[in-house]
Amino acid sequence: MRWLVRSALAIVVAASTAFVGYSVSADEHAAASNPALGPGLVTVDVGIHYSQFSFSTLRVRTGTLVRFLVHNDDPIHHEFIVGDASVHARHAHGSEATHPPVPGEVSVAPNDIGETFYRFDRPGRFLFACHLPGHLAYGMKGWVVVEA
Ligand SMILES: [Cu+2]
Repeated sequence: MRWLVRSALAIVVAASTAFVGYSVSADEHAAASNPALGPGLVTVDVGIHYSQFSFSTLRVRTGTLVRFLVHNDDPIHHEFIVGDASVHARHAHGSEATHPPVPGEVSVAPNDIGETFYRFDRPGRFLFACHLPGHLAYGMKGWVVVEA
């Protein structure tokens, strides 16, 4: 039975790879032993529930374009902001009520799904966070680790 499930998964992954890169769930790459994603286009599902992201670390290779699909399962607004320190400083001290289409930045209404793309072009650690008042302090943050 387990073999059947794995085979079905492999077929799904192979089929989606042919068209739009590949897609993984947050749980699949939570384990540090898993290889980093990319390069190329990769879709990553980001869950939000009880004001927590579904994973705290995502590992990608340099040259990966990540399509973040942010699933907000809460009855309140959230946002997903990924980038370098200057990006987060702007959001931590800024007063932007909404975010125009900027790569790596998306606001997500209650029980909605947001989408944003971000290309990781250099090795390093990039914070992702929700900067709505109190949310980051509550723990709404994580890291994208970009490997050479
Ligand atoms: Cu939030």
